[in-house]
Parts: sequence; C-alpha cells; structure tokens
Amino acid sequence: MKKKKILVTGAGGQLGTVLVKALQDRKGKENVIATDVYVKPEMQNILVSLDATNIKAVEEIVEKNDITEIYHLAAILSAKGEERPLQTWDINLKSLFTIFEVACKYKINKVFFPSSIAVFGNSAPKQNTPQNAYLDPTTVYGISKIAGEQWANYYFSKYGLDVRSLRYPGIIGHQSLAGGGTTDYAVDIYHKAVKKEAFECYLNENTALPMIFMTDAVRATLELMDAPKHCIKTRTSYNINALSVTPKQLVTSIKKWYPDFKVCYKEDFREKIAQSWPSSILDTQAQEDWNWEPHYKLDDVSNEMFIELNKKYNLHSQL
Ligand code: AKB
Repeated sequence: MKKKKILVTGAGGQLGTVLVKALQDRKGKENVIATDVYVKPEMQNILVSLDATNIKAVEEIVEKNDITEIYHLAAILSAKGEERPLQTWDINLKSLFTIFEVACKYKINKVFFPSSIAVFGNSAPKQNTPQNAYLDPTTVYGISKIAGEQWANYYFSKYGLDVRSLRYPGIIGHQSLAGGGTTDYAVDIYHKAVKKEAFECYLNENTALPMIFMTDAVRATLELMDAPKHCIKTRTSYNINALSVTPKQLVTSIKKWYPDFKVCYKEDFREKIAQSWPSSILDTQAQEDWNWEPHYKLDDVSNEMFIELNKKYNLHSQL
C-alpha cells in the first residue's frame, strides 16, 4: 500500500502550526510537507514556500512528493478579508479550485477543507444553529466558505473526490497568535492576562460566539479524516460544537487565575460580524456520523492556556 504523504497548505497559520505537528507525530515528519505562501526566515527549515493559487507549483510539489492526502488550510479570514473583498474571494476560491483540480488529476485519496461558523448569517437561529440553517453570510470570508462547501460537494458527487470539511468555531490555542479573524480576541486576551497587562476587547461583553480549544479542533479534524468513507454523509461541511462563550464569561474564567485582570470594551467593526454569527452550534450530524464529542470546557481551556503561556513567557508559575 502506498505510504501516506501529506501536503498542508497554510501550515504557518494558527491551526496549521498545530495540525502539522499532530500529523507529523502520527505519520512521521518526513511524510508531512508543510507549506505556506509566506515563510518567515526563522521558519525556513520547517515550512516550504508554496502559493496554493499557483497550479503549476502545487502540481510540482504533489508529483515530487507523491502526495496522497491534502489539508488545504490557506485562506484569508473574516476580519482581514473585509479589507480587500475581491482579493479575499480570489485567493480563497482560486486556491480551492487549484487544490481540488490537482487532487483529481493526481488521484489524491482525501482532501480536508476548513469551513467556518462564518457561513451563517442573520437568518439562522442564534442558539443551537442547525446544520441545514439558511446561509446568508455577512463577510466575503463566509461567502467564500459557502462556495467552497458547495464545490466540495460537487467534486465529491461528480468526480468522487473524498473531500471532508468542518465548520470551525473560533479556535483558542496557546501555540500561536490568531490572525485576521473576528474570534482572535479569545486568544489575545490570555496573553495579556499572563503578562499582567490590561486588555481592550473589540466585542461587546455579552456577544456569545461558538469557540473550541485547539486540542479539540485538531482531534475533530483527525477523527473526521480517519472516519470510514461510508460514515461521511455530509459532503458540504459539518457543524461541530464545543463551547459557547461571551467575552464576559471568558474574563470570569481568567479571573479565577488572575483576580486583578483588567478589561475594557471598545467595539469595532468585528462586533457587527460577530452579531451575525451563531451564539451556539447544533452538531447532531457530526455526533451521529463520526461520534464527535468535545472534551474541553471553558475552565479546562483557561487552565491549559495559562500552564503553557507561563512556560512560553518564562514566567514563574503564578497558578
Ligand atoms: C474568524 O474569526 O474569521 C475565524 C473563524 C471563526 O472562522 N476564526
């Protein structure tokens, strides 16, 4: 049987940096090709430079490394995407078509494509938003993710490409700062708390959003990709639920470790985006089709974040 060789695009991003490590632990470092369009000098021995919109470059790396699976994470996220809408659409869709076309040409076994809670808009129920809610996203990122979901379903139905996808909530992790998203506050706030700095939150304190701890997000991804093909009955993208958190609830949890932590609220354009997203997600299909269940509750997240961030900043544990 052909050895599994995995290509990851967007490997330098918040999820990519952690997913690559998890894949390397499982498949061997030499069997995971981690790529990104911009490779910082300090990352040159970890990441390979690859523009996922360049079909020749993607074909070359797939052929040269005999790739059998692709995790296509490269995308411009919700907040950043609003700065240059047409460029966001172009990058998010052109890279997706490139990956799907190359995957078909080289008969790639499986492709992972990340969708997002950003596909939902003001017409969907706010609480326990179901898989099949009406989708009217308010960002180019959300529109690009709906389009991606429909193309994933098309490539599966028409060409038999085994594309699998998750609608990620906001991901909270200690491994890297988030970038360009509406949910980034939920990462930055922990760094501020550990450094004993005040935090200015750009969302309203009562705006609840679906969130997930990085460990759960990576496990969900791997469990989805490991599931037998016949179990995958949703070929657009799966809702996954983990947490539903307001900034106020996050602060309350943080103050169990840092009682003097100071926060102020100064809403910006991201509040309007967040208002259009669900507060919580219903993930019945993911539970039924491939037994999804989250493990981390909010205080578990805070505990892990503070243990790891204290190490990262070389602070004597104040826990
Ligand atoms: C964002 O905030 O844009 C992302 C997402 C929820 O997909 N973190």
